[in-house]
Amino acid sequence: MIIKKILTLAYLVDEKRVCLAMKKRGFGEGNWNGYGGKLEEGETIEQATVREIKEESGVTVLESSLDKVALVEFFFKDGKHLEVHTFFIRTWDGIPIETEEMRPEWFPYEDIPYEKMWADDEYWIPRALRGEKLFGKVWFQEDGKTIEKMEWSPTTF
Ligand code: 8OG
Repeated sequence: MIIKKILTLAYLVDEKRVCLAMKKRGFGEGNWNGYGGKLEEGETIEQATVREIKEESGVTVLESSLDKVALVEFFFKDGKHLEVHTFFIRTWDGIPIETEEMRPEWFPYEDIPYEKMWADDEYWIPRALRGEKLFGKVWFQEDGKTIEKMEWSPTTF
């Protein structure tokens, strides 16, 4: 059975650095990532992005500050299919705090810890940081984390 899930993903960025959060427990534990998660009933993608970043980092973001940079589809061998809507945020209110689930840290663009991130991140994050907008498809192998195949194309949002 194919189960498609819509997820949000958002990164706080400044001119030189990106804020990543270490997932302290649960799915993706031990990995650095942006903030995000699943849509709740009746929510738009933008509303969910703003809610998730508030819940996971404590910062307040307006929908008008969301800059969509990528739409990536992930295909897993067990039939799982994720559609991840990804945003950069350059204006927000507050300071990212450590929560039960996440520990934030700022990384210079050239020092992003790709070896402790999802395998696809090193292919698209540098391009997005250079200002490209991307549509991607990533197929994982049986282990659910090694890339089998990828397609990336420039897009507009
Ligand atoms: O709620 P949950 O913890 O399942 O949300 C998963 C988060 O991880 C969500 O923000 C989407 C994000 N995510 C994936 N796949 C990938 C990926 O390959 N790279 C990155 N950077 N984030 C991903 O689900």
